[in-house]
Amino acid sequence: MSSRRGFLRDFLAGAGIFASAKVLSAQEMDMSQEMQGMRMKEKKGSRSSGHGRVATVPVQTPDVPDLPFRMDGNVKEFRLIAEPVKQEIVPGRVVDLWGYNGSAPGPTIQVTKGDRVRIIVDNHLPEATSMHWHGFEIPNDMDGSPGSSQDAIAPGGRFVYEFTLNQEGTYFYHSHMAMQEMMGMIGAFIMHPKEAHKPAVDKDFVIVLQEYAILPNIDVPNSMNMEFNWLTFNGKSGPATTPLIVRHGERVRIRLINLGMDHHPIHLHGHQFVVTGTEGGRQPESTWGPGNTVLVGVAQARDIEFLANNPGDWMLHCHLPHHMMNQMSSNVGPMTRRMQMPAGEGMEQGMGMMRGGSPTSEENGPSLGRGMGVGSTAEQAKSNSPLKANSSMQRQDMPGMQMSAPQVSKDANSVPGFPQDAFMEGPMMAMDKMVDKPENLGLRLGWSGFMAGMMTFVRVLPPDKYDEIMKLREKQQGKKSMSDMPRMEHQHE
Ligand SMILES: [Cu+2]
Repeated sequence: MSSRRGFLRDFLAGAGIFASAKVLSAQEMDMSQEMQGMRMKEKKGSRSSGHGRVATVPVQTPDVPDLPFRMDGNVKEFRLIAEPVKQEIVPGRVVDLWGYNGSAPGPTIQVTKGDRVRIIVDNHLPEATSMHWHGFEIPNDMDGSPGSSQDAIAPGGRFVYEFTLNQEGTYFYHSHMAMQEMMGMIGAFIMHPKEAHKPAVDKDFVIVLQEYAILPNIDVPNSMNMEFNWLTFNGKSGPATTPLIVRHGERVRIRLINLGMDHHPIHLHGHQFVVTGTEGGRQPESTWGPGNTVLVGVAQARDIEFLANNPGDWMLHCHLPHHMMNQMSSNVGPMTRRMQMPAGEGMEQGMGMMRGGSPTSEENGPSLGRGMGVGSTAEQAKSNSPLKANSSMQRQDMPGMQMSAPQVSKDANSVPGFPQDAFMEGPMMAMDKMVDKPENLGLRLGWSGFMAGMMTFVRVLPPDKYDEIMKLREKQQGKKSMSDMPRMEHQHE
Protein backbone atom coordinates (compact mmCIF):
# COMPACT_ATOMS: atom_id res chain seq x y z
CA MET A 1 0.00 0.00 0.00
CA SER A 2 2.75 2.37 0.90
CA SER A 3 4.53 1.75 -2.38
CA ARG A 4 1.33 2.37 -4.27
CA ARG A 5 0.91 5.63 -2.45
CA GLY A 6 4.53 6.48 -3.21
CA PHE A 7 3.92 5.77 -6.86
CA LEU A 8 0.87 7.99 -6.88
CA ARG A 9 2.72 10.76 -5.19
CA ASP A 10 5.56 10.60 -7.72
CA PHE A 11 3.14 10.34 -10.54
CA LEU A 12 1.12 13.35 -9.45
CA ALA A 13 4.25 15.37 -8.91
CA GLY A 14 5.49 14.35 -12.35
CA ALA A 15 2.25 15.41 -13.94
CA GLY A 16 2.46 18.78 -12.28
CA ILE A 17 -0.50 18.08 -10.06
CA PHE A 18 -0.05 19.24 -6.53
CA ALA A 19 -1.94 18.25 -3.48
CA SER A 20 -1.17 18.24 0.19
CA ALA A 21 -0.74 15.12 2.28
CA LYS A 22 -4.22 15.79 3.61
CA VAL A 23 -5.87 14.87 0.36
CA LEU A 24 -4.12 11.69 -0.70
CA SER A 25 -7.40 10.02 -1.39
CA ALA A 26 -9.76 8.65 -3.94
CA GLN A 27 -9.75 12.10 -5.42
CA GLU A 28 -6.21 11.61 -6.63
CA MET A 29 -6.95 8.15 -7.93
CA ASP A 30 -9.64 9.57 -10.20
CA MET A 31 -7.45 12.42 -11.29
CA SER A 32 -4.40 10.25 -11.84
CA GLN A 33 -6.27 7.72 -13.94
CA GLU A 34 -7.61 10.39 -16.23
CA MET A 35 -4.30 12.24 -16.50
CA GLN A 36 -2.47 8.96 -17.04
CA GLY A 37 -4.77 8.17 -19.92
CA MET A 38 -4.04 11.54 -21.43
CA ARG A 39 -0.31 11.15 -20.96
CA MET A 40 -0.21 7.70 -22.48
CA LYS A 41 -2.00 9.00 -25.52
CA GLU A 42 0.48 11.84 -25.60
CA LYS A 43 3.42 9.44 -25.55
CA LYS A 44 2.12 7.44 -28.49
CA GLY A 45 2.91 10.39 -30.70
CA SER A 46 0.01 10.54 -33.11
CA ARG A 47 -2.57 10.08 -30.31
CA SER A 48 -4.86 8.62 -32.93
CA SER A 49 -7.47 6.14 -31.74
CA GLY A 50 -7.59 4.48 -35.11
CA HIS A 51 -10.77 6.16 -36.35
CA GLY A 52 -9.17 9.42 -37.39
CA ARG A 53 -9.90 10.80 -33.93
CA VAL A 54 -7.10 12.43 -32.02
CA ALA A 55 -7.14 12.83 -28.25
CA THR A 56 -6.45 16.21 -26.69
CA VAL A 57 -3.33 16.83 -24.61
CA PRO A 58 -3.77 18.33 -21.14
CA VAL A 59 -2.73 21.96 -20.83
CA GLN A 60 0.38 22.98 -18.92
CA THR A 61 0.23 26.14 -16.82
CA PRO A 62 3.86 26.89 -15.93
CA ASP A 63 4.26 28.00 -12.28
CA VAL A 64 0.61 27.27 -11.48
CA PRO A 65 -0.79 23.94 -10.19
CA ASP A 66 -3.68 22.02 -11.71
CA LEU A 67 -6.79 21.61 -9.60
CA PRO A 68 -7.46 17.96 -8.74
CA PHE A 69 -11.00 16.63 -8.64
CA ARG A 70 -12.88 13.61 -7.40
CA MET A 71 -15.70 11.80 -9.10
CA ASP A 72 -19.03 11.77 -7.30
CA GLY A 73 -21.12 9.51 -9.51
CA ASN A 74 -20.87 11.19 -12.90
CA VAL A 75 -20.01 14.59 -11.42
CA LYS A 76 -16.47 15.98 -11.39
CA GLU A 77 -16.15 17.72 -8.05
CA PHE A 78 -13.62 20.49 -7.53
CA ARG A 79 -12.87 22.59 -4.44
CA LEU A 80 -11.68 26.17 -4.51
CA ILE A 81 -10.74 28.18 -1.46
CA ALA A 82 -10.64 31.95 -1.82
CA GLU A 83 -7.86 33.05 0.50
CA PRO A 84 -4.91 35.39 1.08
CA VAL A 85 -1.72 34.13 -0.57
CA LYS A 86 1.94 34.92 0.01
CA GLN A 87 3.65 34.68 -3.32
CA GLU A 88 7.25 35.19 -4.43
CA ILE A 89 6.94 36.88 -7.81
CA VAL A 90 10.71 37.22 -8.30
CA PRO A 91 13.48 36.03 -5.99
CA GLY A 92 13.29 37.99 -2.76
CA ARG A 93 10.02 39.76 -3.54
CA VAL A 94 7.22 38.11 -1.59
CA VAL A 95 3.91 39.89 -1.90
CA ASP A 96 0.51 39.55 -0.25
CA LEU A 97 -2.03 38.63 -2.89
CA TRP A 98 -5.47 37.10 -2.78
CA GLY A 99 -6.01 33.95 -4.78
CA TYR A 100 -7.29 30.40 -4.64
CA ASN A 101 -5.80 27.34 -2.92
CA GLY A 102 -2.53 29.10 -2.19
CA SER A 103 -1.94 30.45 -5.66
CA ALA A 104 -2.60 33.62 -7.64
CA PRO A 105 -3.70 32.98 -10.31
CA GLY A 106 -5.66 30.09 -8.87
CA PRO A 107 -5.12 26.50 -10.00
CA THR A 108 -6.08 25.56 -13.54
CA ILE A 109 -9.29 23.57 -13.99
CA GLN A 110 -9.50 21.18 -16.95
CA VAL A 111 -12.72 19.52 -18.06
CA THR A 112 -14.06 17.93 -21.22
CA LYS A 113 -17.08 19.10 -23.17
CA GLY A 114 -20.20 17.46 -21.82
CA ASP A 115 -18.86 17.12 -18.26
CA ARG A 116 -21.10 17.72 -15.28
CA VAL A 117 -19.03 19.65 -12.74
CA ARG A 118 -19.52 20.73 -9.14
CA ILE A 119 -17.30 23.40 -7.70
CA ILE A 120 -17.40 23.96 -3.97
CA VAL A 121 -16.19 27.48 -3.21
CA ASP A 122 -15.15 28.33 0.33
CA ASN A 123 -14.48 31.91 1.31
CA HIS A 124 -11.49 32.33 3.64
CA LEU A 125 -11.17 36.01 2.88
CA PRO A 126 -11.92 38.70 5.45
CA GLU A 127 -14.75 40.01 3.26
CA ALA A 128 -17.50 38.71 1.01
CA THR A 129 -16.68 37.30 -2.40
CA SER A 130 -18.41 35.71 -5.36
CA MET A 131 -17.26 33.39 -8.11
CA HIS A 132 -18.09 34.20 -11.69
CA TRP A 133 -17.68 31.68 -14.51
CA HIS A 134 -16.58 33.92 -17.33
CA GLY A 135 -18.35 33.15 -20.61
CA PHE A 136 -20.07 30.01 -19.37
CA GLU A 137 -23.48 29.15 -20.79
CA ILE A 138 -25.01 27.97 -17.55
CA PRO A 139 -28.22 28.66 -15.60
CA ASN A 140 -28.48 32.21 -14.29
CA ASP A 141 -28.45 31.19 -10.63
CA MET A 142 -25.00 29.62 -11.20
CA ASP A 143 -23.49 32.75 -12.80
CA GLY A 144 -21.92 34.10 -9.62
CA SER A 145 -23.12 37.68 -9.99
CA PRO A 146 -23.35 38.98 -6.44
CA GLY A 147 -26.58 40.75 -5.62
CA SER A 148 -28.44 39.57 -8.70
CA SER A 149 -27.92 35.85 -9.29
CA GLN A 150 -26.95 35.04 -5.69
CA ASP A 151 -25.99 36.56 -2.37
CA ALA A 152 -22.28 37.24 -2.06
CA ILE A 153 -20.45 34.48 -0.18
CA ALA A 154 -19.85 35.79 3.33
CA PRO A 155 -16.46 35.42 5.04
CA GLY A 156 -16.32 31.83 6.27
CA GLY A 157 -19.18 30.94 3.94
CA ARG A 158 -19.54 28.48 1.09
CA PHE A 159 -21.41 28.29 -2.20
CA VAL A 160 -21.76 25.15 -4.26
CA TYR A 161 -21.90 25.63 -8.00
CA GLU A 162 -23.02 22.80 -10.27
CA PHE A 163 -23.59 22.78 -13.99
CA THR A 164 -23.11 20.85 -17.21
CA LEU A 165 -20.65 22.27 -19.72
CA ASN A 166 -21.33 21.98 -23.42
CA GLN A 167 -18.69 24.43 -24.55
CA GLU A 168 -15.05 24.06 -25.51
CA GLY A 169 -12.21 26.53 -25.37
CA THR A 170 -10.23 28.82 -23.07
CA TYR A 171 -12.39 30.09 -20.24
CA PHE A 172 -11.66 31.36 -16.76
CA TYR A 173 -13.10 31.89 -13.32
CA HIS A 174 -12.73 35.03 -11.27
CA SER A 175 -14.05 36.90 -8.29
CA HIS A 176 -16.82 39.24 -9.33
CA MET A 177 -15.73 41.84 -6.77
CA ALA A 178 -13.74 44.32 -8.87
CA MET A 179 -11.06 45.18 -6.34
CA GLN A 180 -10.50 41.49 -5.59
CA GLU A 181 -9.70 40.96 -9.25
CA MET A 182 -6.82 43.38 -8.80
CA MET A 183 -5.55 41.32 -5.85
CA GLY A 184 -5.09 38.26 -8.07
CA MET A 185 -8.40 36.40 -7.99
CA ILE A 186 -8.61 34.62 -11.31
CA GLY A 187 -7.86 31.13 -12.64
CA ALA A 188 -7.95 29.32 -15.98
CA PHE A 189 -10.85 26.98 -16.78
CA ILE A 190 -10.03 24.95 -19.87
CA MET A 191 -12.84 23.06 -21.60
CA HIS A 192 -11.33 20.42 -23.86
CA PRO A 193 -13.22 19.17 -26.89
CA LYS A 194 -13.98 15.44 -26.96
CA GLU A 195 -11.42 15.01 -29.70
CA ALA A 196 -8.62 17.36 -30.64
CA HIS A 197 -9.14 20.19 -33.08
CA LYS A 198 -7.30 19.80 -36.35
CA PRO A 199 -4.44 20.24 -36.80
CA ALA A 200 -3.89 18.71 -33.37
CA VAL A 201 -1.29 20.33 -31.14
CA ASP A 202 1.49 18.50 -29.32
CA LYS A 203 1.87 21.09 -26.58
CA ASP A 204 -0.84 23.22 -25.04
CA PHE A 205 0.09 26.00 -22.61
CA VAL A 206 -1.86 28.51 -20.50
CA ILE A 207 -0.56 31.94 -19.50
CA VAL A 208 -2.64 34.21 -17.25
CA LEU A 209 -1.70 37.90 -17.50
CA GLN A 210 -1.92 39.99 -14.32
CA GLU A 211 -0.62 43.29 -13.02
CA TYR A 212 -0.08 44.84 -9.63
CA ALA A 213 0.85 48.23 -8.21
CA ILE A 214 2.98 47.54 -5.16
CA LEU A 215 4.71 50.38 -3.36
CA PRO A 216 8.43 49.80 -2.91
CA ASN A 217 8.43 49.12 0.82
CA ILE A 218 5.17 47.29 1.25
CA ASP A 219 3.95 43.88 0.13
CA VAL A 220 0.29 44.65 -0.49
CA PRO A 221 -0.96 45.66 -3.97
CA ASN A 222 -2.57 49.05 -4.20
CA SER A 223 -5.77 48.04 -5.96
CA MET A 224 -6.80 51.67 -6.47
CA ASN A 225 -3.72 52.61 -8.48
CA MET A 226 -4.18 52.77 -12.23
CA GLU A 227 -0.58 52.19 -13.21
CA PHE A 228 1.37 49.09 -12.47
CA ASN A 229 4.95 48.23 -11.62
CA TRP A 230 4.68 44.45 -11.39
CA LEU A 231 3.52 42.57 -14.48
CA THR A 232 3.18 38.81 -14.28
CA PHE A 233 2.80 35.68 -16.41
CA ASN A 234 1.18 33.00 -14.22
CA GLY A 235 2.03 34.92 -11.07
CA LYS A 236 5.73 35.37 -11.84
CA SER A 237 7.70 38.21 -13.38
CA GLY A 238 10.75 37.64 -15.58
CA PRO A 239 13.28 36.14 -15.00
CA ALA A 240 11.31 33.98 -12.55
CA THR A 241 8.82 32.90 -15.22
CA THR A 242 9.28 29.29 -16.31
CA PRO A 243 10.00 28.88 -20.04
CA LEU A 244 7.69 26.86 -22.27
CA ILE A 245 9.64 23.76 -23.34
CA VAL A 246 8.91 22.51 -26.84
CA ARG A 247 10.47 19.85 -29.03
CA HIS A 248 11.60 21.05 -32.45
CA GLY A 249 8.85 20.36 -35.00
CA GLU A 250 5.93 20.22 -32.58
CA ARG A 251 2.70 22.13 -33.07
CA VAL A 252 2.10 24.43 -30.13
CA ARG A 253 -0.93 26.21 -28.70
CA ILE A 254 -0.60 29.00 -26.15
CA ARG A 255 -3.76 30.22 -24.43
CA LEU A 256 -3.44 33.78 -23.13
CA ILE A 257 -5.93 35.09 -20.56
CA ASN A 258 -6.07 38.70 -19.39
CA LEU A 259 -7.80 40.00 -16.31
CA GLY A 260 -6.40 43.36 -15.31
CA MET A 261 -6.58 47.05 -16.12
CA ASP A 262 -4.44 47.02 -19.27
CA HIS A 263 -4.40 45.39 -22.66
CA HIS A 264 -1.32 43.38 -23.52
CA PRO A 265 0.16 42.96 -27.02
CA ILE A 266 1.86 39.58 -26.65
CA HIS A 267 4.69 39.06 -29.11
CA LEU A 268 6.50 35.85 -30.09
CA HIS A 269 9.97 35.88 -31.62
CA GLY A 270 11.05 33.68 -34.51
CA HIS A 271 7.66 32.35 -35.62
CA GLN A 272 4.40 33.41 -37.20
CA PHE A 273 1.26 32.18 -35.48
CA VAL A 274 -2.47 32.14 -36.11
CA VAL A 275 -5.17 33.09 -33.61
CA THR A 276 -7.37 30.01 -33.35
CA GLY A 277 -9.62 30.94 -30.46
CA THR A 278 -11.01 33.68 -28.26
CA GLU A 279 -12.73 33.79 -24.89
CA GLY A 280 -15.76 32.55 -26.84
CA GLY A 281 -14.11 29.35 -28.08
CA ARG A 282 -12.64 28.10 -31.33
CA GLN A 283 -12.51 30.41 -34.35
CA PRO A 284 -13.25 29.05 -37.83
CA GLU A 285 -10.11 28.37 -39.85
CA SER A 286 -11.25 30.88 -42.47
CA THR A 287 -10.47 33.66 -39.93
CA TRP A 288 -6.89 32.56 -39.30
CA GLY A 289 -4.26 34.94 -40.62
CA PRO A 290 -0.55 35.08 -39.87
CA GLY A 291 0.79 37.33 -37.12
CA ASN A 292 3.40 37.44 -34.41
CA THR A 293 1.70 39.82 -31.96
CA VAL A 294 -1.75 39.37 -30.50
CA LEU A 295 -3.55 41.99 -28.46
CA VAL A 296 -5.18 40.37 -25.47
CA GLY A 297 -7.74 42.81 -24.14
CA VAL A 298 -9.13 42.95 -20.65
CA ALA A 299 -11.50 40.05 -19.94
CA GLN A 300 -10.42 38.37 -23.17
CA ALA A 301 -8.64 35.14 -24.02
CA ARG A 302 -6.67 34.44 -27.18
CA ASP A 303 -5.41 31.06 -28.37
CA ILE A 304 -2.43 31.16 -30.69
CA GLU A 305 -1.00 28.20 -32.59
CA PHE A 306 2.20 27.70 -34.52
CA LEU A 307 4.59 25.09 -35.79
CA ALA A 308 7.76 25.28 -33.71
CA ASN A 309 10.01 24.85 -36.73
CA ASN A 310 12.72 27.33 -35.80
CA PRO A 311 15.08 26.03 -33.12
CA GLY A 312 16.30 28.38 -30.40
CA ASP A 313 15.33 30.24 -27.25
CA TRP A 314 12.63 32.64 -28.38
CA MET A 315 11.25 35.44 -26.26
CA LEU A 316 7.51 35.58 -25.65
CA HIS A 317 6.53 38.86 -24.04
CA CYS A 318 4.14 41.75 -23.71
CA HIS A 319 5.43 44.47 -25.99
CA LEU A 320 4.38 47.45 -23.85
CA PRO A 321 7.78 48.76 -22.74
CA HIS A 322 6.62 49.37 -19.16
CA HIS A 323 5.37 45.81 -18.99
CA MET A 324 8.91 44.49 -19.48
CA MET A 325 10.15 45.98 -16.22
CA ASN A 326 10.11 44.99 -12.59
CA GLN A 327 9.44 47.16 -9.55
CA MET A 328 9.32 50.21 -11.77
CA SER A 329 9.77 53.37 -9.76
CA SER A 330 11.42 56.69 -10.31
CA ASN A 331 15.02 57.73 -9.94
CA VAL A 332 14.86 59.81 -6.82
CA GLY A 333 16.80 61.97 -4.44
CA PRO A 334 18.03 65.52 -4.86
CA MET A 335 19.26 65.14 -8.41
CA THR A 336 21.58 67.95 -9.33
CA ARG A 337 23.23 66.80 -12.45
CA ARG A 338 23.29 70.32 -13.76
CA MET A 339 22.80 73.64 -12.10
CA GLN A 340 19.36 75.24 -11.97
CA MET A 341 17.59 71.93 -12.43
CA PRO A 342 14.80 71.50 -9.93
CA ALA A 343 15.61 68.93 -7.35
CA GLY A 344 13.54 65.81 -7.13
CA GLU A 345 11.59 64.58 -4.19
CA GLY A 346 13.37 63.03 -1.30
CA MET A 347 14.10 59.34 -1.52
CA GLU A 348 11.08 58.15 0.42
CA GLN A 349 8.55 60.49 -1.13
CA GLY A 350 9.89 60.09 -4.63
CA MET A 351 9.72 56.33 -4.57
CA GLY A 352 6.31 56.35 -2.98
CA MET A 353 7.67 54.65 0.11
CA MET A 354 5.10 54.48 2.82
CA ARG A 355 5.76 56.19 6.09
CA GLY A 356 2.17 56.52 7.17
CA GLY A 357 -1.33 55.57 6.20
CA SER A 358 -2.42 52.60 4.13
CA PRO A 359 -1.47 51.82 0.51
CA THR A 360 -4.74 53.35 -0.59
CA SER A 361 -4.66 56.39 1.69
CA GLU A 362 -4.85 59.90 0.28
CA GLU A 363 -1.12 60.25 0.59
CA ASN A 364 -0.17 57.00 -1.11
CA GLY A 365 -3.20 55.94 -3.08
CA PRO A 366 -3.13 57.76 -6.35
CA SER A 367 0.60 58.01 -6.78
CA LEU A 368 3.43 55.58 -6.98
CA GLY A 369 6.75 57.31 -7.34
CA ARG A 370 6.97 59.86 -10.06
CA GLY A 371 3.66 60.74 -11.54
CA MET A 372 2.25 57.24 -11.53
CA GLY A 373 -1.47 57.28 -11.32
CA VAL A 374 -4.39 59.47 -12.20
CA GLY A 375 -4.58 62.53 -10.00
CA SER A 376 -0.97 62.28 -8.98
CA THR A 377 0.20 65.40 -7.23
CA ALA A 378 3.80 64.37 -6.81
CA GLU A 379 4.73 65.01 -10.42
CA GLN A 380 7.68 67.35 -10.61
CA ALA A 381 10.34 68.09 -13.14
CA LYS A 382 13.38 66.07 -12.24
CA SER A 383 16.73 65.77 -13.86
CA ASN A 384 18.31 62.45 -14.32
CA SER A 385 20.99 61.48 -11.92
CA PRO A 386 24.58 60.74 -12.87
CA LEU A 387 25.47 57.11 -13.00
CA LYS A 388 29.00 56.07 -12.25
CA ALA A 389 30.49 54.18 -15.14
CA ASN A 390 32.59 51.11 -14.40
CA SER A 391 31.32 50.72 -10.89
CA SER A 392 29.97 47.40 -9.82
CA MET A 393 26.34 47.33 -8.93
CA GLN A 394 26.66 44.12 -6.94
CA ARG A 395 24.02 43.95 -4.25
CA GLN A 396 25.55 42.86 -0.98
CA ASP A 397 22.20 41.68 0.33
CA MET A 398 21.56 39.47 -2.68
CA PRO A 399 24.55 37.20 -3.05
CA GLY A 400 23.11 35.38 -6.07
CA MET A 401 23.18 38.54 -8.16
CA GLN A 402 25.89 38.44 -10.76
CA MET A 403 28.83 40.78 -10.37
CA SER A 404 29.48 43.06 -13.28
CA ALA A 405 29.70 46.73 -14.17
CA PRO A 406 26.95 48.37 -16.16
CA GLN A 407 27.72 48.78 -19.85
CA VAL A 408 28.01 52.54 -20.03
CA SER A 409 30.07 54.76 -22.32
CA LYS A 410 32.65 57.17 -20.89
CA ASP A 411 30.64 60.22 -21.90
CA ALA A 412 27.32 58.74 -20.81
CA ASN A 413 26.56 61.47 -18.27
CA SER A 414 26.77 64.20 -20.89
CA VAL A 415 24.17 62.57 -23.12
CA PRO A 416 20.69 64.04 -22.65
CA GLY A 417 18.22 61.40 -21.59
CA PHE A 418 20.78 59.25 -19.81
CA PRO A 419 20.26 57.51 -17.52
CA GLN A 420 16.59 56.91 -18.01
CA ASP A 421 14.28 56.36 -15.14
CA ALA A 422 14.27 52.70 -14.36
CA PHE A 423 17.76 52.06 -15.71
CA MET A 424 17.55 48.47 -14.67
CA GLU A 425 18.12 46.30 -17.65
CA GLY A 426 21.38 44.62 -18.47
CA PRO A 427 24.05 42.25 -17.30
CA MET A 428 24.37 43.80 -13.85
CA MET A 429 20.80 42.77 -13.12
CA ALA A 430 21.44 39.14 -13.98
CA MET A 431 20.50 36.50 -11.44
CA ASP A 432 20.80 33.26 -13.42
CA LYS A 433 21.61 31.18 -10.34
CA MET A 434 18.73 32.58 -8.29
CA VAL A 435 16.21 31.42 -10.86
CA ASP A 436 17.96 28.16 -11.72
CA LYS A 437 15.60 25.36 -12.77
CA PRO A 438 15.59 22.56 -15.35
CA GLU A 439 13.65 24.65 -17.87
CA ASN A 440 16.46 27.25 -17.86
CA LEU A 441 19.22 24.73 -18.54
CA GLY A 442 21.59 25.88 -21.28
CA LEU A 443 20.35 29.45 -21.60
CA ARG A 444 23.10 31.92 -22.45
CA LEU A 445 25.06 33.21 -19.44
CA GLY A 446 23.55 36.43 -18.09
CA TRP A 447 20.19 35.90 -19.84
CA SER A 448 18.23 36.76 -16.73
CA GLY A 449 19.41 40.38 -16.74
CA PHE A 450 17.24 41.09 -19.74
CA MET A 451 14.04 39.39 -18.65
CA ALA A 452 11.54 41.28 -16.52
CA GLY A 453 7.81 41.72 -16.20
CA MET A 454 5.68 39.84 -18.72
CA MET A 455 8.53 37.96 -20.38
CA THR A 456 9.34 34.31 -20.84
CA PHE A 457 10.86 32.00 -23.44
CA VAL A 458 9.48 29.49 -25.88
CA ARG A 459 12.44 27.13 -26.09
CA VAL A 460 12.33 25.15 -29.33
CA LEU A 461 14.83 22.40 -28.61
CA PRO A 462 16.47 19.56 -30.55
CA PRO A 463 15.39 16.12 -29.24
CA ASP A 464 18.46 15.51 -27.07
CA LYS A 465 18.22 18.87 -25.26
CA TYR A 466 14.49 18.46 -24.90
CA ASP A 467 14.87 15.00 -23.36
CA GLU A 468 17.60 16.22 -21.03
CA ILE A 469 15.40 18.98 -19.62
CA MET A 470 12.38 16.68 -19.30
CA LYS A 471 14.46 14.13 -17.39
CA LEU A 472 15.83 16.78 -15.05
CA ARG A 473 12.34 18.15 -14.48
CA GLU A 474 10.90 14.75 -13.61
CA LYS A 475 13.77 14.10 -11.24
CA GLN A 476 13.32 17.41 -9.48
CA GLN A 477 9.56 17.17 -9.21
CA GLY A 478 9.81 13.63 -7.91
CA LYS A 479 12.08 14.88 -5.15
CA LYS A 480 9.73 17.61 -3.99
CA SER A 481 8.22 16.69 -0.67
CA MET A 482 4.50 17.09 -0.39
CA SER A 483 4.91 19.75 2.30
CA ASP A 484 6.70 21.98 -0.20
CA MET A 485 3.75 22.00 -2.50
CA PRO A 486 1.00 24.56 -2.71
CA ARG A 487 -1.64 24.03 -0.09
CA MET A 488 -4.87 22.28 -0.91
CA GLU A 489 -7.15 22.09 2.10
CA HIS A 490 -10.23 19.99 2.25
CA GLN A 491 -11.93 20.33 5.54
CA HIS A 492 -15.43 19.17 4.99
CA GLU A 493 -15.04 15.49 5.84
CU1 LIG B 1 1.36 44.45 -21.23
